[in-house]
Amino acid sequence: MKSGTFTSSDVIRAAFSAAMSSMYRTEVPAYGTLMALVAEVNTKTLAASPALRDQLQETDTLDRISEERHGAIRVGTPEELSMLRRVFAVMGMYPVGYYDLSEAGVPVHSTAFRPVSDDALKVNPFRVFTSLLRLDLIGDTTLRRKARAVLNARQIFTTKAIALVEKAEAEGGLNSDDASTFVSEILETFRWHDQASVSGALYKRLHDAHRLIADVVSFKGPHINHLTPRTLDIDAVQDLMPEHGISPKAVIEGPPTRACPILLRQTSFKALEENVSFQNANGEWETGTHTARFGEIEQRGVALTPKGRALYDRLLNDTRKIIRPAADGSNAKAYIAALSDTFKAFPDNWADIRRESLGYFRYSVVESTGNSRLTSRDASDIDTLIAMGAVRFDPIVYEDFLPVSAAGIFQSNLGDEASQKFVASPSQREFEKDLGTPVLDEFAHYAGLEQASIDQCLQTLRPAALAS
Ligand code: OOG
Ligand code: NI
Repeated sequence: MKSGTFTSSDVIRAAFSAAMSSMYRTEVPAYGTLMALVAEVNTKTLAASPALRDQLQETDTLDRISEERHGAIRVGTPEELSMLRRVFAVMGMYPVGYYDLSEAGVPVHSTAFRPVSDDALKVNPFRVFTSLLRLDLIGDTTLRRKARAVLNARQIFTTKAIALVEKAEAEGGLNSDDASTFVSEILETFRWHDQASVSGALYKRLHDAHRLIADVVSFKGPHINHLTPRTLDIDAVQDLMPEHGISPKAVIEGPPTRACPILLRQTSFKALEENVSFQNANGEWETGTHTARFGEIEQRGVALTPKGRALYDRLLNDTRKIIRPAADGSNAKAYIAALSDTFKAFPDNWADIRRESLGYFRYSVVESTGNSRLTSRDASDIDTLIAMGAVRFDPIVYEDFLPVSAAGIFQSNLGDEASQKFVASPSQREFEKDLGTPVLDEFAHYAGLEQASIDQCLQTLRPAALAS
């Protein structure tokens, strides 16, 4: 069969993720320090908890536990976004979810390109949070026009990269030579450029409108702005960062520390001020600075149902009504205390989270039970099967993002002064039109995984019951 000669999209994604990691470590040395710290904490955490080690052994590749889970980029035009969709498809990454960041004062809307099936996630889970700048939210029409012209004039993909995407689409895949060329060509799109493509004066105007607008418009391409490894103990890494000469953001985003982790917790080190240069009208280069790139870590928990998510959102809002974390960290302790207190209303054991339909679970048959005891009536009801010990359930890990956390990460890199207000205007339809396809609904996806695991259990146990 012809497809036998193609390199699997999962393998291409793994190579891409490794190439991005090594490029970013070279470009941002503090990120290499963070990676080393994460690996150290993960090793310690695993040594201290054999139960965790066993559980991860089942579902993850332990030797790659500290590798990157995601990165993020910001693009400027619908054409760039839709070409990225085609690029990511070659690597088995598809758009999941819609995130409106305008709500939080950031003029972008976003999706995450990620592997979707369990098998693909297991080979390599790398995903890219991808934002599209919303020039329509810039009030100054002259500036908007200028920004659009700059963006329309750039080409963020190499000629070879485009040709290989077309080839993969036409033939259904890439052979191994093409796959490695593809990875190195695509890397070019995400590389840092220290020479801006706008003048210092225009940069300043863009920057005054919003720092993020300057970041997207002023450079030749959508440099990767952070990479994020997975930590098994985010509180420990947060505490250890200063000792390693890295300055973390004030508080960890997302839910508080819990026995049963939910959704996603994230923290980052602040973006670095880096030297860049701008060409003036005489063609001379002038030095300046730009702040965009940072490092982040994440810890993931169970995916929540719409009901669980509504409870999470309400509790987070309630906390923020009492206290908002200040960027300088001055009220961090009080914020963490308020957060933990408010979240007491969210059940913190798996049985209750399941019973109250707050989270999604994967069900599986317990091999050792004497399934012959089952009657066909028992075998048609999952709750009975669980009560009898014939079926077990494990949390399905949340593989997506959180708009409030994302906004917190954006904000910590923009500084307090930049929390400019934009009118919240979610525009999923517009985004999907620009993307060229609808995004996958994350809730429907998790619900489908859960249901499939239930069906599988019932199917396996029914013959046992009928035979009795
Ligand atoms: C993306 C921020 C969102 C996350 O982990 O929530 C994100 C950005 O700063 O471009 O990566
Ligand atoms: Ni991130």
